[in-house]
Amino acid sequence: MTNHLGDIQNSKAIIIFGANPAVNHPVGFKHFLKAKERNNALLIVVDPRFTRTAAKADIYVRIRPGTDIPFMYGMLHLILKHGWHDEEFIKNRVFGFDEVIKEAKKWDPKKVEDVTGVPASKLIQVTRAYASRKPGTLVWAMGLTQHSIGSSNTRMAPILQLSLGNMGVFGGGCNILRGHDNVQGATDMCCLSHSLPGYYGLSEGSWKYFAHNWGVDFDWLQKRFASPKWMTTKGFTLAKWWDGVTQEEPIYSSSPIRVLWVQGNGITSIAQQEKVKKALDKLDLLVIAEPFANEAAILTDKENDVYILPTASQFECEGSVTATNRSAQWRSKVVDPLYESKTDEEIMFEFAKKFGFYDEFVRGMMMGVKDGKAVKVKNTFKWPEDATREIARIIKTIGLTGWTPERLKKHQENWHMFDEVTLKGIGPMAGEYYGLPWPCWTEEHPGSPVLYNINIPAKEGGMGFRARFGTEYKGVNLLAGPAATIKGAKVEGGYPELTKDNIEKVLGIKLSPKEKEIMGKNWKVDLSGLIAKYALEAGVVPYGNAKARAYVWTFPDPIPKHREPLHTPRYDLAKIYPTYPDKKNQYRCDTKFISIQKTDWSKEFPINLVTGRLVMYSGAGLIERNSKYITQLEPEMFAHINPELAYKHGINDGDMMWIYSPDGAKIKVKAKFSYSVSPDRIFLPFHFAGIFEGKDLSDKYPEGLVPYAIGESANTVTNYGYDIITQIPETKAGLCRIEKA
Ligand SMILES: Nc1nc2c(c(=O)[nH]1)N[C@H]1C(S)=C(S)[C@@H](COP(=O)(O)OP(=O)(O)OC[C@H]3O[C@@H](n4cnc5c(=O)[nH]c(N)nc54)[C@H](O)[C@@H]3O)O[C@H]1N2
Ligand SMILES: Nc1nc2c(c(=O)[nH]1)N[C@H]1C(S)=C(S)[C@@H](COP(=O)(O)OP(=O)(O)OC[C@H]3O[C@@H](n4cnc5c(=O)[nH]c(N)nc54)[C@H](O)[C@@H]3O)O[C@H]1N2
Ligand SMILES: [Mo]
Repeated sequence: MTNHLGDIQNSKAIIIFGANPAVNHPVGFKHFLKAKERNNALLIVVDPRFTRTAAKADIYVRIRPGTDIPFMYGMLHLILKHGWHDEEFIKNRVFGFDEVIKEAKKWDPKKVEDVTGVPASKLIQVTRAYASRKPGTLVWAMGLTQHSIGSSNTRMAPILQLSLGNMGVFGGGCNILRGHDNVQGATDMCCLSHSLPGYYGLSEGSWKYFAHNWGVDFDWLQKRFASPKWMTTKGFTLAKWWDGVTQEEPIYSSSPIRVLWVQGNGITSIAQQEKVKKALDKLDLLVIAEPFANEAAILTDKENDVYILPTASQFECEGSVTATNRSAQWRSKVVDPLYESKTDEEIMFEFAKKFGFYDEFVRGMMMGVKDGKAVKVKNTFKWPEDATREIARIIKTIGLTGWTPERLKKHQENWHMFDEVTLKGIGPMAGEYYGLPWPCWTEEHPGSPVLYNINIPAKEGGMGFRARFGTEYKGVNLLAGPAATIKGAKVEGGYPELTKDNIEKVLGIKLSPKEKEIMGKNWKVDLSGLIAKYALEAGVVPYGNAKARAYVWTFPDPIPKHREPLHTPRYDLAKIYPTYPDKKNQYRCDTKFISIQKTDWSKEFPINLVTGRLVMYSGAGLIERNSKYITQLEPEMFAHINPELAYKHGINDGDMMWIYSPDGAKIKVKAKFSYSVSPDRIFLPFHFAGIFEGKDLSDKYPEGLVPYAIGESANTVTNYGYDIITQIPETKAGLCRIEKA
């Protein structure tokens, strides 16, 4: 989130693309409702289904899955045509907008209607309503990301906001509602295969910075890999790990995957379950660290070398987590780990001991900084405080330096001392924002409640856009214009990222020889903290002040472009808006795009398949399906189906029906009549497992551990399809065929 949930109360208009907060963020959703009640905010919901969130909306837009880019270009088309855009903002703070204008010109309301299924009059109504109320906030979640063009969707939405000058203002911004309670923290720590923590990437330079901070030899670290090459090469993703085992598509790795270690994933939540099952069956070893009987172990026919390590839950451990708005929260232990279960960190420590690298694994927690260098300062560590200190010491990129355990605990103890709309503290917490939302540049900095806000001083959380991509591209200046000066800054307009070499010139200061000696090469690796200190003294932030890039020259589509889903019900449009060429070696395996789309699947599989969430279940659903009471609320897997579609297939409310996927998989589920879906699509929740293609797997659970509810996983029939950049599965747009069972 660029802003935060409470700040939505400052919005005059809220437009939601592909999120259903009434169901998935019901506590956060109260801020949306307060915005309506207190600020007379207008709520617009764009979703292929009429959701519970849509039920609270002033305007509901039923869109065809995977066509948000044409819809947003349609909005831009009208915004530009009527001059509703913010010219000053674009001039000073956006790069490459001309290219966007060219594309937007093509998307007149009639054409948008044809592609998206949204009547032209509705597009005009929505655009006028949204553009005329400022500030407006744009909210999205999985409905935008889980597509083969997911990454383009997530660029299109900010472009829309930039055009209206809705970025970097209270009540505005792009507010992406995150998933699990600490998913922001998990992302920031890069529990991902393409980066080191803090988004430092995988370059040798980054590894060296971490090796130094962990107190280990770079050479030792490099020798952990089959060869140096693999150290700087992206790994497999969770979405397509199965390919690393089955090698259905060519892989590019030092060896196939033979062991799967699962710690905190349901596995049945991954698309293409038949492929997942094949891979599970073929593994040498499957280890699952879990509080429950994880259904990966149930799905597989593998009989030996499957282990479940009883793991403690979040209530049995302590430490910092990061909320959806970048605020840190300290969490206390409620009870000690029950029975023989161990906490996640204990399991990892034991693992490191067995494999002989425990000392190296924990040394980072015993390090501190002296004269700009990381040095060992003690011989023991205290969990989790020293882990938090390690994070604060190393992660400069997103500004975690200010997150000391002492500050975070003080925030936890003073929850009642913060205002929910501004996050500002009072009394003992005056001068700080709740949870010190990152970037929190120094131990004195209050945190940044709203990203890219140049209207408040840097010392109070102000900043421009990060100057991440140099100072110019093909002779065009990438830095912010003069009107984008951060309030109270000594440096006018844009400036580059601060380095040891440019800091004196940019800030107009003189460093002492000692300061020069201990200062890091640039702000991202400056352990001395001097760059952040002098930046804030000059009223700016270390990461520069640039234009936001609407045009990204390194991406396959430099500006977002509509491309039909791999499986589209409008095959005529796939010819006009084809998907990408197949991609070689994407996260160590090939990914198919056009070779899937070259077939017209819609003839045999004419129905759109949309998947998503229910309020009483989470993720793979195992936790709640183990609750006798929660399962009473929704005991069975089902498909929402419009009666008109159902009757065509002789299906009655409550009948069982088969759903077939183009990949040859099938599931048997209960038909539930609902007008939330139109007759051209069905909706499946993805929270069930334990039944696979009609076969009940109850006998495979350990004795006494069959959940109160089991069912088919929607992911058995989610289609092949992955995002071109991130490889997130296309679980929000696919096709299927149905039959009465
Ligand atoms: N079709 C379809 N598929 C989807 C999605 C969709 O919209 N449609 N959404 C996707 C998204 S966004 C997500 S995030 C995933 C979510 O899916 P998963 O990542 O599978 O999420 P959960 O089921 O919430 O949690 C996984 C497991 O973690 C275990 N667990 C809980 N607490 C702890 C702990 O403290 N330690 C350990 N070691 N384990 C613990 C739980 O018991 C559970 O079995 O699903 C994805 N899959
Ligand atoms: N109760 C509950 N709450 C949860 C979770 C849970 O499992 N249960 N999971 C958590 C997690 S991990 C996450 S990531 C979040 C996810 O939160 P959300 O993203 O809100 O979750 P979904 O229900 O998967 O998808 C949101 C909406 O996207 C719509 N959609 C599908 N395709 C498209 C499209 O092409 N365009 C548009 N505009 N909309 C589309 C769907 O119809 C759906 O209503 O929720 C979190 N909160
Ligand atoms: Mo998620």
